[in-house]
Amino acid sequence: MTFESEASCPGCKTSGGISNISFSFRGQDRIREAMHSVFLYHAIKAGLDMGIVNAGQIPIYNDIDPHLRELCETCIFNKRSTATEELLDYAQQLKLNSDQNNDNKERKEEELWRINTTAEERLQYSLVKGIDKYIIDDMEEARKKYSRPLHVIEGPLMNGMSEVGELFGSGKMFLPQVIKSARVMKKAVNYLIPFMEEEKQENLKLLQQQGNTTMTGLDSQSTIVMATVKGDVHDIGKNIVGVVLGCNNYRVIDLGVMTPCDKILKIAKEENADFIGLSGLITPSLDEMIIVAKEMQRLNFNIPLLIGGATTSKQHTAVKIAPRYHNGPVIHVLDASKSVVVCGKLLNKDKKDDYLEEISEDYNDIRDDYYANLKQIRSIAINDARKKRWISQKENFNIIKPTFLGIEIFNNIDIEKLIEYIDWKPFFDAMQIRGKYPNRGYPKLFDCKEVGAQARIVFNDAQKILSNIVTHKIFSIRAVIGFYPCRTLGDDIIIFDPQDSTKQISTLFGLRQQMERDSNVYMCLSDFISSTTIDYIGLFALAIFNVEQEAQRLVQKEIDDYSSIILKLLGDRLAEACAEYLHERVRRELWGYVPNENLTIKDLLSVKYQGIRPAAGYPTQPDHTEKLTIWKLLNVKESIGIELTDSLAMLPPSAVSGLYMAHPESTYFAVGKINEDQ
Ligand code: B12
Repeated sequence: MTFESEASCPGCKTSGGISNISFSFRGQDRIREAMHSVFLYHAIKAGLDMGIVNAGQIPIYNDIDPHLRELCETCIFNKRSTATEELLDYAQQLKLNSDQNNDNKERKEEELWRINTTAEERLQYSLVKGIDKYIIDDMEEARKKYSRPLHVIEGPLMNGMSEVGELFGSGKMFLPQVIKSARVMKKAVNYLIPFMEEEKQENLKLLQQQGNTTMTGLDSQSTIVMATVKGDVHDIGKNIVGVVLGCNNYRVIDLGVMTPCDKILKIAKEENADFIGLSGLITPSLDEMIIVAKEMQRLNFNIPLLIGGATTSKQHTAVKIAPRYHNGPVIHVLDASKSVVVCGKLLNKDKKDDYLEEISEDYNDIRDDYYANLKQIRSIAINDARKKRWISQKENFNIIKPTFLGIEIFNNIDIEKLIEYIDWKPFFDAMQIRGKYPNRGYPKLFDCKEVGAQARIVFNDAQKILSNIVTHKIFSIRAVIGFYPCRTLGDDIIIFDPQDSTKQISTLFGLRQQMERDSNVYMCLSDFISSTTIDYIGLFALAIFNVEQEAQRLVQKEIDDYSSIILKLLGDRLAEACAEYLHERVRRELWGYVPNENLTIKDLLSVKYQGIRPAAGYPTQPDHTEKLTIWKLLNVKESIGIELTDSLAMLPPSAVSGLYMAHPESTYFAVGKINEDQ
């Protein structure tokens, strides 16, 4: 090539980037560098005037392993038809050897921290790094060294956990790492339990009582009794808080889910608790929290009441809960990391008064703003709102009849099919791993300088657990879908018998917007259903089964909070993925109103499809009692086994239910505040 151009264009010089020739060997620098050197050597001889190379990374031609050199030459000059394969084989072998070397190197590095170190130092290192591999050996060594097993907890283990607490508090450790540390701590403490039992000391009984579900620290600063309130089943957030507080040396007494008020208060008294913590996911739990606050007042409690969970807010805490309990502070705690800060301030004699004053002022302002806003918010009468209902612009919209009417049960949904429908963002949100702009969401957050590496680790751990779930069929999924003829009457949707569309069998009640709106349109879900002709509506309920049982097994038998929390988060992710997957099938085949829909998963998660899937409890239909109608019509409990609690939470917890609507203009909206006339 160089010869030819210089011969035909005298005076011309040739130059070229050399590294392009080895592009397909990216990541295998030894092969690439050998190819560059061999090519350059021959190209210069052939008249190349200037080659663009990384001069620091080019071996001398004669120093290249003769076998590799020969392979490069064979390839570059295409001497044999097998030249490419031969070089590929060589590259593969090279990679295997290098992986082995790296493994050995890592193994050596992994073990370095164990050389010339004391058992205490090793225990502390294991706790901070979340390594449980050597914990039993190191605990045994430490146990023999100390006069009482208790002193191992109070000494090296607590030192390790204090370091974890400090690192987390200062943002140098991430939540998943803290949960891993807690797992090591639990294993370490668990190892000591039999030895402590032998001692039959007063304090040791306490440890026995706490069992596996309680983080134990006998020199604990203070005790928190926490629970998910009556009627609610969600505990991931509460469990995370329990682990984080445990890591910060609190004695955590976790009463689990669906805990009645009297039990919480009884245990808090018995255990001489310093705090009570309540958690809840759905709005009915907010009322239950008010009941607990009132009871605390009535029974003369004076300890702080901490409020947390997805549905709670500072405003609700300030306006509705705090005024019911005057004897002690009521504080909304936004997330796990804040829980340590809040408890720390409440326990600190020097800071407590200032902090309580700050909270009290803050909550007073919130209450004042709330009531001032209430006066300002203008609403219209329900009859006027009904007159200004949403009216479709698509008059000739063709109503499609579903492929079947009545119920169909899905008992054999393949988990593997759901994996691609998983929205990973809420998973990272729950783990408090938030990417920074421009690497916010998944998968971009893997590139985030601050959190990318940690995101990758917890994601890989989740993948391993997910693959175990799939291989060993740990979860099962059940769903039920029903399609019905229907018609709108005012704000209600009248449901007819699938066999006889003149026979009314049920009614779904809609809530209509009433707060004054610039658009002058006041929406209700029933607006998306025809009032003049027979239309159709879908109902569904689905759940992932065996999540709780497996999580429990992990905590009790394997002392593994970390895997248990990830497992539960995966249960929730799969429930939502299943909702997405079934909804797509509904649109394309089961109802079939968009048979040719062809959207990417990203499009689905950004709700780019036709129709909506409103759920009772979401802003379009805030009324949870609508679930009772769905349960009756679909026979949910008997057909697939999902139960409703007193507060209308679904059991098992990883569950979703709702409606399907097909109207091309149907959208999600927020009902907002309504008036008594509705
Ligand atoms: C993921 C999710 C789900 C998942 C699982 C939820 C779960 N396991 O918690 C699935 C898909 C199963 C689900 C289902 C439903 N969901 Co949902 N869901 C969410 C979502 C998007 C995130 C909640 C979450 O898991 N957060 C992560 C965890 C780790 O955080 P967390 O629980 O808040 O806990 C942290 C803090 O709150 C705090 N904390 C928690 N507890 C405690 C306790 C103490 C003592 C302290 C100090 C702190 C503390 O620290 C924790 C850790 O940082 C929220 C919206 C949102 N952005 O919050 C809606 C949301 C909670 N869901 C909602 C609803 C309505 C439902 C359904 C009823 C819908 C339906 N009809 O199907 C069902 C109910 C399920 C059931 N079993 O009954 C509503 C609830 C409000 C309402 N009106 O009732 C929300 C708020 C959405 C909304 N905007 O309307 N949901």
